[in-house]
Amino acid sequence: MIKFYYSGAPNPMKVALMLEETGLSYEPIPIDTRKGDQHKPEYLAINPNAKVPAIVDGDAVVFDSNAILLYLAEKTGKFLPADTPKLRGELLSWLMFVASGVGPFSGQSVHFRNYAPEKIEYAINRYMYEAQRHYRILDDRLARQKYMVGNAYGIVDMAVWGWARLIPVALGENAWGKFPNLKRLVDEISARPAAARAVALKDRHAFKTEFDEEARKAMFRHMDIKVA
Ligand SMILES: N[C@@H](CCC(=O)N[C@@H](CS)C(=O)NCC(=O)O)C(=O)O
Repeated sequence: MIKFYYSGAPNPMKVALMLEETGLSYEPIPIDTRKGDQHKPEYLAINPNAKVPAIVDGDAVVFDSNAILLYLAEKTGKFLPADTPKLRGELLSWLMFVASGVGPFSGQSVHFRNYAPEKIEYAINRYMYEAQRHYRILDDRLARQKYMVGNAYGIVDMAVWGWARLIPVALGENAWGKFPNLKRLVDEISARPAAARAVALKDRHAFKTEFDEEARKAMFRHMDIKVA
């Protein structure tokens, strides 16, 4: 039984979707990042980066959401494109693009728009600009093909869904109008029963909802430590 360390945030939700899509049996273990569970020694032994998600599958420990997607796809042989060098190259490129670009820029955009103690126009503009630029690249690709890699729904689509379904939070309520092709993919995936089960997963556990001083200290440690 796979142990799945998670919260309802975008990166864990990609993996929840994959676990539900594959039908693998798994035990969801809540990591309440607003209470600081990510910094507990027993969790750091699984993910030294103190973030969710992570999985433990027998003696395999995997952290970082897109690494987990690839691990589960290779384990099951599901949601991968045909095994050709061309498609393998596309798969790795787009998985890394989502992991290193879409996720971090969206995350910083949410941070500076909604959580930073000061509204810094420069930072908000930079991260919204970069997040939008990345979503436009996805939208352009999805204007030309139905799914991100090959001709079938796969793990890159799941990785995209994890972040893109929250576009209004990262970029504002009207942002969907700019990415009609991406919206088509997100809506298609969100309508899948596996996606509904993934999104409902967090309701099985009592995650903290308020963003109070405890949450700030757990998630924004830089505010108490001056390094610059
Ligand atoms: N590169 C990592 C990033 C993981 C990440 O940033 N997770 C967020 C939730 S989406 C988290 O754990 N935040 C809690 C914190 O920063 O303390 C991945 O793709 O899994």
